[in-house]
Amino acid sequence: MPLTTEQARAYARDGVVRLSGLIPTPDIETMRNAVWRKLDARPERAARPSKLTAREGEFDAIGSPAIRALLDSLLGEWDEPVRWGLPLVAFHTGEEAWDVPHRNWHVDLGGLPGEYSLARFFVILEPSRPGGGGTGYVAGSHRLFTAIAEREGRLRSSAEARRRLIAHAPWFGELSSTRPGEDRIQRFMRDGAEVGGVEVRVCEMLGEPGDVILMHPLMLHAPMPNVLSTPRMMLTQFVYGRP
Ligand SMILES: O=C(O)CCC(=O)C(=O)O
Repeated sequence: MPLTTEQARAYARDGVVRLSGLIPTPDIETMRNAVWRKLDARPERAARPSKLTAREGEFDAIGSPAIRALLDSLLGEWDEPVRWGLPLVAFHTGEEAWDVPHRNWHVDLGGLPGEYSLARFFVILEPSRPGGGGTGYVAGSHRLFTAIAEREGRLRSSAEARRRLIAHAPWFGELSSTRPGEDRIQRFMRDGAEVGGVEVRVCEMLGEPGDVILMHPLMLHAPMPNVLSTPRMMLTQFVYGRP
């Protein structure tokens, strides 16, 4: 299933696009139950439980025909993941009020776009609502990273990529630091900024169970607080294209 023209345009502009209802509801229910079984088997409940990796193909259903067709259209030939689906879960993370975090903004990979091809997507298992811990991202940031990488050569690490971005656009340094009394939601989510003709803005990954969110590999992103009583529950997947 290739992206529609409108989806392809949104992906190119923002670096993130939501594809509604791509995974069938019965598969979502089975996978959600599998995550809950893993959580319930633990003696304690962490706000952000880790290492919930599939052991027995519990999340193979995300490698659905629709996803395979999407990957074919994005990557051409690609390597079958060893395991499908890494759960990302966040219960209430303890903050009194939700705010745009200043910590943990990163890109996952250094390297020039074009040295490898990669697709990354998230599958929503529980409704993802504002303030509910859906992964945060800076819409448009992939275009800035791509331009920096093309201009300056290989970006060796997330830290180096961020340093170069901040040197180019102080707004990103301010996103990664705090000033007393600043309304970060207004500044970083509502106002955003324009950097070299690219509009950038912090967004949360929101959607319904069964939705798939495709995220550009050079996207600046971060874990977000969850101040709701409902858990954030998604699966994420990297898929590498064959050179
Ligand atoms: O838990 C999250 O939403 C953050 C995910 C993330 O930063 C990552 O997987 O690279």
